Amino acid sequence: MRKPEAYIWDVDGTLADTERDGHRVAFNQAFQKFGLPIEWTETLYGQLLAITGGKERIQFYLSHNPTLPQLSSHDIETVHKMKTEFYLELLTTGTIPLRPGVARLLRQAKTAHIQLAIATTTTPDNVTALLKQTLGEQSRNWFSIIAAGDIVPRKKPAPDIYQVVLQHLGIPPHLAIAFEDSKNGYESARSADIPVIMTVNAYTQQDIFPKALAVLEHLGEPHHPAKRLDRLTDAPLSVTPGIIQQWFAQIK
Ligand code: XBP
Ligand code: MG
Repeated sequence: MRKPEAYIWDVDGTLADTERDGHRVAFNQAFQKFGLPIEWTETLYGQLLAITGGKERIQFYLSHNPTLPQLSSHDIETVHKMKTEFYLELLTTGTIPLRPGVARLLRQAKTAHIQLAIATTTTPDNVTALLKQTLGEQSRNWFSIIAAGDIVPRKKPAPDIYQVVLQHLGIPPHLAIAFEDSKNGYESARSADIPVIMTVNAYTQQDIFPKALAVLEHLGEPHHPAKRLDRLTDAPLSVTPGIIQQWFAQIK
């Protein structure tokens, strides 16, 4: 029977809910430090998530607010470096946990000899810091490749970051599974022809993912099962490699 050979993970919003109480807070701290009169509220930040990439998000916001100082790309990089420092500081305080079921499923996949990989828009240091903080020093080595940030010219929703991962793993897209939380992530994985499991969050629960293998609240734990939002009549579940295998086998 055909089986998935690799699980490819998005980071922000999928491994952990990093956006509202992590990245957003760090952006605001950086704006303050640089002397910019900007404060991104939770609602505004939700809208700005349509733009992937921190530098790109700042650039977009400034260009749509002409009364604000229009920074050079060098200054945007400086503000973004400050933001990364604040974000890393925030991660080391350990207040951002992994989402339910993530640590369990990663461990189960390792035991089942399914390759693990990461495909994310965020800065590489942010990924390694999150992994270290939540899964320990060695967890970086669980992943065959951590593809992150500016290594591709076109960020999500373009398929590029997933294609880099597939090329490194040496497998065709239909033998991988992507884990995503957002529309941009979904489109990125789908444009690379990879089947996607969606775990939505407060910023993405209204979105529709018609071709997802499953859309869930989260991955679930045996004591805290997750609802399937695309099949509300199904019993809540805790996603395992066995269940993913069953969904995978139904792909036509
Ligand atoms: C994540 C992003 C990133 C983070 C900020 O999207 O869009 O921009 O918000 O990270 P995805 P940087 O989960 O789809 O990869 O500031 O390091 O870019
Ligand atoms: Mg995401």
